[in-house]
Amino acid sequence: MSASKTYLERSKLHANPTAKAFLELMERKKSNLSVAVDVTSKAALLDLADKVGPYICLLKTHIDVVDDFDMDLVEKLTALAKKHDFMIFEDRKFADIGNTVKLQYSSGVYKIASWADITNAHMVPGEGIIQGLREVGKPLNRAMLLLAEMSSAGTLAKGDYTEHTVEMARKYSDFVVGFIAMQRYAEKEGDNFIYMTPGVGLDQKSDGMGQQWKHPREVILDRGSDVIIVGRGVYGAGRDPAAEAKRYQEAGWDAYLERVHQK
Ligand code: S5P
Repeated sequence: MSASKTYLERSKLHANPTAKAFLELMERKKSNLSVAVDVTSKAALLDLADKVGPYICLLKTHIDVVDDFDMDLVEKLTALAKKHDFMIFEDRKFADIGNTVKLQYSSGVYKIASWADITNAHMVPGEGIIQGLREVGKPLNRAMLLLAEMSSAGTLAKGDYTEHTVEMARKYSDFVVGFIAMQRYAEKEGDNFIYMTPGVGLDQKSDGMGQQWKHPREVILDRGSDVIIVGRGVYGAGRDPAAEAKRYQEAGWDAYLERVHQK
């Protein structure tokens, strides 16, 4: 089962170049922490990315919430990704028909495919959404995650919906490299999916708006996920983002070491 394999062992088995490089990066940097930088100014985003950069494997953006977005922001973010050795995941959550998502991914103000190593999509529209995004992303060696489950209370992504999502990921596994999920699923031969779990916090359980936070150890060790996604736990009011990122990096990595040594 791939949960007991190291990230490095799994990187060697991966055909998608971004997933391969990402798994190698995690091992090299000893980090399975992705920080969700949900801030609304370019300066705040760059400042946060620079502070948490040394501790993360992946910077997760919602680029459309930045008031003063421009392509200079993208250039500076990609420079920080090089400086600190992390990848960029634009959490766009595409959810339209294939032809529309193709345009949303490649064009418009953000031109996401030109800079985001990883993006993600909901399976609500059916298989065409993957086909559309893959047409744009595959030639650029990008990778995608499908939202198989969500962290929020009352989510409709469960049961048959989740199972169908996993089947679709298998069908397009050259581009769909993993899931946003709350746990690792039963694996079939050849599966090598990367599981990323948001809704992670060391100090609080919920935000009063449906978000539900779990401990990194529960996520990585008990639920078998690969990457913890942490937002406000790192940069929330009164927190020191670098110190918190280090704390989450250690918690996530310790849980991973415990998992792979449990064989
Ligand atoms: O199910 C989900 C999927 C995602 S990608 N639940 C989530 O919370 N997210 C994202 O993870 C969400 O959009 C936000 O950027 C981040 C969680 O942030 P936090 O501040 O609650 O840790």
